Amino acid sequence: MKKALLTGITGQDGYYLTRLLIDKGYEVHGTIRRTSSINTFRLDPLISKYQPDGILNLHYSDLLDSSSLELLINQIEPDEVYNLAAQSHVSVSFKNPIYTTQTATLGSISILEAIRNSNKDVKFYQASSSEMYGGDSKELLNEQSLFNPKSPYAASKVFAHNITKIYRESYDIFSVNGILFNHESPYRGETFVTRKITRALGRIACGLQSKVTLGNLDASRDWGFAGDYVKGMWMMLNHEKADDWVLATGETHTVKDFLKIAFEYLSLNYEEFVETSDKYYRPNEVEHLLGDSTKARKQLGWKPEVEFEQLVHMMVDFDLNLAKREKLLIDEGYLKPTWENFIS
Ligand code: NDP
Ligand code: GDR
Repeated sequence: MKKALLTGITGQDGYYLTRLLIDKGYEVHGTIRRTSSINTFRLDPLISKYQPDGILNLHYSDLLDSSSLELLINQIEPDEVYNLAAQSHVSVSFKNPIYTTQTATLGSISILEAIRNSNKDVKFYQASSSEMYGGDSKELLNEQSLFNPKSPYAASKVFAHNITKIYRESYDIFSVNGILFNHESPYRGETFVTRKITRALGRIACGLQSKVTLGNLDASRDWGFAGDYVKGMWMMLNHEKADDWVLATGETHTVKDFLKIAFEYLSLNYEEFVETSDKYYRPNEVEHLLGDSTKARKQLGWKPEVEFEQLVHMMVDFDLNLAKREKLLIDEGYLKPTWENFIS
């Protein structure tokens, strides 16, 4: 039985990748942080089903605690390590630049060092990001395109990307970079723009909120479905050669496009419910991202299955149901109504 170790297992991609690896017959290990309240809500159904048999195992760790990462790699002896953990919110990285940078940089190099010093050939996946490109022009971006990071988040991801390549070339470690463009799902964190919109829309449709406040509506992103992208991560580690790979849909849409499709799906006009505030603008914005994943499509046989409109509808359906349940609990007196725009 193959073993995989995931950092960031409690996040969106951690959830989808855990499901995929369990389906493929892996024993999955994941690192969680000690938090004052439990935050394994995405994984809970998988934990109750797979933890008793040792198929899914959680371990306390933190990217800043290199000794715990080294210990886990030595104890578990995983075949594959997926480094998904990060302070992954670009806007927050301007507010917490040192923490964001420390986790991305120390995390990646600590795991690579642990792999270098271990007795086993461990394959390593680094979660690189399209944010590294900076998005100044409308060109199609691929593995050869230049990086021009615009945030502490992106700059620290460039370090992690480079060190992953350096360890591949210097020590012959099977270490790969997946340069993934934005990928979303009903399990997306609630402060990323897509989920912020669909959460608000569900609550607006149920009469729990009357508007949503956003930032730059003209930014455009190459948005795909997270479930498709984690398949690509696994394909990269199971390809014959370690390399850098772009995963993207090859389509770009503005935040306005997303709003229009989401609100029209519930027969609403987004312009009546959306306002903008400087609070959600960034000091340095990535305006436009569009990816070219030809290499992954040709060499890995990867392709995204879920179309943009399908993705938006999937997220709206999920969040409408969530809001309906919330309304029921409020109506029956079990829950107090929350203020508007409580997700920021
Ligand atoms: P999420 O924000 O949903 O999840 C991030 C994960 O990292 C969580 O499990 C979080 O734990 C964990 N984490 C944060 N800080 C630390 C730390 N100091 N030590 C250990 N764990 C930590 O991100 P996604 O799942 O969306 O993304 C996965 C990775 O892919 C990230 O590295 C992200 O930067 C990168 N990426 C994401 C893209 C996307 O569109 N989703 C695109 C390109 C790259 P906790 O739950 O405790 O907070
Ligand atoms: P991004 O995702 O920065 O691309 O990073 P996010 O959804 O936060 O922003 C996308 C675009 O929407 C604009 N925007 C807003 N964004 C947020 N969060 N909230 C708002 O209210 C709002 N209004 C407009 C932003 O300015 C931006 O242009 C995501 C993360 O998952 C990273 O970890 C990952 O590396 C990249 O995608 C690829």
